[in-house]
Amino acid sequence: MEKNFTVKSDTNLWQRLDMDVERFSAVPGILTGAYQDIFLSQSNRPAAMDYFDSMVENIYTGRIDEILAAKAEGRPVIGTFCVYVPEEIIQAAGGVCIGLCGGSQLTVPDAEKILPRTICPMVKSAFGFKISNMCPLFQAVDFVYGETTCDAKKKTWELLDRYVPTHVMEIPQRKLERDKRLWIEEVKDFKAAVEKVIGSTIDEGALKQGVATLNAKREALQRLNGLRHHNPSPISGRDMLLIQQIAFYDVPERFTEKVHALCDELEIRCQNNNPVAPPSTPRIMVSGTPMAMPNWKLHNIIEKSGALVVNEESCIGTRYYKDTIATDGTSMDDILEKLTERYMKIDCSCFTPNDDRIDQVLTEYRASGAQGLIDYCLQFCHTYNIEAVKLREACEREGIPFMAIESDYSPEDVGQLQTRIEAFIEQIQG
Ligand code: BJ8
Repeated sequence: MEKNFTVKSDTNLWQRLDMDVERFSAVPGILTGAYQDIFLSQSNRPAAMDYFDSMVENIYTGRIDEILAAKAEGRPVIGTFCVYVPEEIIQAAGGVCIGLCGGSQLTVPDAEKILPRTICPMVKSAFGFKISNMCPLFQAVDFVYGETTCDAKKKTWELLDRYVPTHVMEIPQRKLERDKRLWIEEVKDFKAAVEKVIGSTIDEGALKQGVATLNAKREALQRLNGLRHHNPSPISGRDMLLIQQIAFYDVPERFTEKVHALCDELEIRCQNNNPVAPPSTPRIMVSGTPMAMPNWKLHNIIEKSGALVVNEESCIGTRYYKDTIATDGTSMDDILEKLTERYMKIDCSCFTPNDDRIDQVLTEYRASGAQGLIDYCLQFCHTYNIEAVKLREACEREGIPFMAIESDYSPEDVGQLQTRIEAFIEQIQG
């Protein structure tokens, strides 16, 4: 029997946040329907997924109440769009970090009234949510911190600043020593912006604590992804993607605890040979651009076509948690140096050269026991799209079945994608 699940509504709360309440009121119902179809239709889900289901039920209500309570205590609430903006600093300030990347088609037409149509759907979706007052998370932030990773983002931030205070962090495009120095200077500016909100200085002790909290969160996700690589897998790719998305708006300490509780359950499932799908199920790894909530399109198609997604090489995936920060720094300069060492390992395609990413994809592919790689590129993301050329070459060298997909958030290409994915699954089944 399908479980009782409803994304909750609170029109009073949304009114206080100056949202377009009339239009937004339809959203919880739409999300409830999609969630039931994509997640709750799965059989043999781990019981510990209950917590993550409840995080979705409360995404527009309970979690917003928590964020507003933090704000009332003078804690900063900061929205980000990229894993290069160091959330350890926000944690050190007692603040709340919220990932605001847009994963919905709903607000793309709003954005297209201002932005060019031919840019990344993630940027259009996020911008559209703000200009139409359709996202309670966006409405709750003190300011947002954008970055200069790609052209679509950096130019959009200039316009976004008209609607919400928008700081921009310069992200270098190479990884030379001088690039690292530039990034550290940007981190110091970010720290100063956060300190301005709290009215005090973040000291070494607080930053060490922030690092420890985020390290623990990333280690929990590493543990979870390791368990998921078990063959046969104890958890679906859809549920894994969901957890990795929730990582961007949950309380870090609570999230870590719940991920470990799920891991404990998955360990028992592995011991008891209780997989989420039959052992013969084809295993697919996905690489490429991030999938922000509620972009579940590709995973839904793959898994409803009879395969299982066993890894995401993505910023909403392993790029977010594969590395932690060394904790042996003592002075502020030391800690920032260690922080930089970790962040410079994020192999976003905005960097050149970026061959470490190709090696990383191959490493994760082998670890996950996948039988084929689908490289996912959001439409108009030139850097990931071009990097797919090198990825394809590497896969050909290694004898890895490879398919590149470029898509947006609209449902229009679902039929075509399904046909291609079904053919790919047949190919890897041999
Ligand atoms: S570190 S992947 S989170 S930039 S998909 S908006 S690049 S046009 S999301 Fe990203 Fe940071 Fe890199 Fe990760 Fe532009 Fe491409 Fe869109 Fe992108």
